[in-house]
Amino acid sequence: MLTRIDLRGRKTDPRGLLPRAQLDVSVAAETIRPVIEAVHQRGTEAIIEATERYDGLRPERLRVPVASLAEALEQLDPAVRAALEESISRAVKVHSDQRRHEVTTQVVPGGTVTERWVPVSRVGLYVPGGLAMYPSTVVMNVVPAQVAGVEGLVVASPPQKETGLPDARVMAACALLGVDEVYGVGGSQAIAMLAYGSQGRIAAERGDEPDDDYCAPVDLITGPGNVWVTAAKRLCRGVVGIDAEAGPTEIAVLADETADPVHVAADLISQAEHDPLAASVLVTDSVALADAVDAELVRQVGETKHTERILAALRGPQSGTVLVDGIDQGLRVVDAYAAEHLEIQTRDARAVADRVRNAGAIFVGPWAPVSLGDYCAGSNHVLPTGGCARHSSGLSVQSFLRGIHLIEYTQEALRDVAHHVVTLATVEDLPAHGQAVTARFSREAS
Ligand code: HSO
Ligand code: ZN
Repeated sequence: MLTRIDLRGRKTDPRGLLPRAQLDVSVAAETIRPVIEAVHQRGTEAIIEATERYDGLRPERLRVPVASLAEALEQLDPAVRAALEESISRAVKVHSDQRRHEVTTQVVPGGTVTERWVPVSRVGLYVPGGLAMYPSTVVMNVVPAQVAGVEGLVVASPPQKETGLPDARVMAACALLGVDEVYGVGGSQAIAMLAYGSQGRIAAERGDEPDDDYCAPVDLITGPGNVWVTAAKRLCRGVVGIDAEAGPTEIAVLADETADPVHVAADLISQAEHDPLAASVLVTDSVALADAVDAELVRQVGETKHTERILAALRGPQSGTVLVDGIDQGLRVVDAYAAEHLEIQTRDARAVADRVRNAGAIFVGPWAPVSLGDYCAGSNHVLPTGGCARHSSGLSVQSFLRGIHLIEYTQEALRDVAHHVVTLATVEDLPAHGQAVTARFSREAS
């Protein structure tokens, strides 16, 4: 089922030899550039036009009435509500431990630097529609933002054809978390609305009062999306902060002969279920396990619901089995791949996991499947994809905070270090920098 890549006996850097999809965000960016520009200029009018064109409906208003959110929560299946509540309370536990505290460092007597952590004021969370509905993604974005202390939280999610509103379960999750500013807007027009606001530059320059359906611009946009959403985030970056450019889901499993092929196959399938472009990669030193997983994949794919999508993902060039000589080479391979999700299904799984350098999240041993992390582990499921785990982390409380340094020096402490400042300013040919210090003491000298 999975393409095999045999790296046994190879000593070279495995990076270029591993399966990975190429997502061309720049081509998509050129296609949607006019939409972003139109929303920037004309606001709501352009958002409605884009919604008509891409979602096939003409919304009467963009903002979801608060009563519709409450109604969605009332009508939510009690079992789904209980599961979401469990997911929220576990996420709150983990994310509460991520809070940052103000730290003051005494650099010298009379000279201190304090690092203060300040939440971003207004955050826009994008919740995708498309192939699946993700109330769990509402939880994974909103919980860290709320723990960080973000006051203005806005959700945008595509409107459904039948109702003109976002998916009912997404609305219910918003209501459960106390988020009441929700817009039924999706795709690149949603990102542009969050970045520039919905009033439009033309009306703002005319001095028009915004209407009550108005979305004010946010400071930071988080959340996953398809290639159009990602392209829009790329174009709006700078005007607004963005968390990451999320690509299709990935799972890598590092396994030896002790792994259970039933578990490994089930986990590879679970992430393939997201998207025909999703990546499922098995890294193993056991040909017997690779064969058993292949057989299991065939059996389990036949029994699951989204067979076509899963087969497309498993057979795509982004998925495969990588054969290695042993766990040491396996670790080099998974580090080079830098998976969004990495499972360690080996002997002494924790010891192996401790040696991993690059992964969005590591799922250790037989009882921590990725789908536990997707919903109810307490960890966050918004994680770096496409190899970005080499330099980035998943969403956390930190994503919503800014560290601000407060610098406090007494006159004596400044005097003591003045000559070093002058020397460095002189070497950089910036004498006015030095003078900004010496001017404070020149009257003393005369
Ligand atoms: N595995 C996805 C998250 C998700 N799974 C949401 C189910 N719902 C990306 O980490
Ligand atoms: Zn998932």
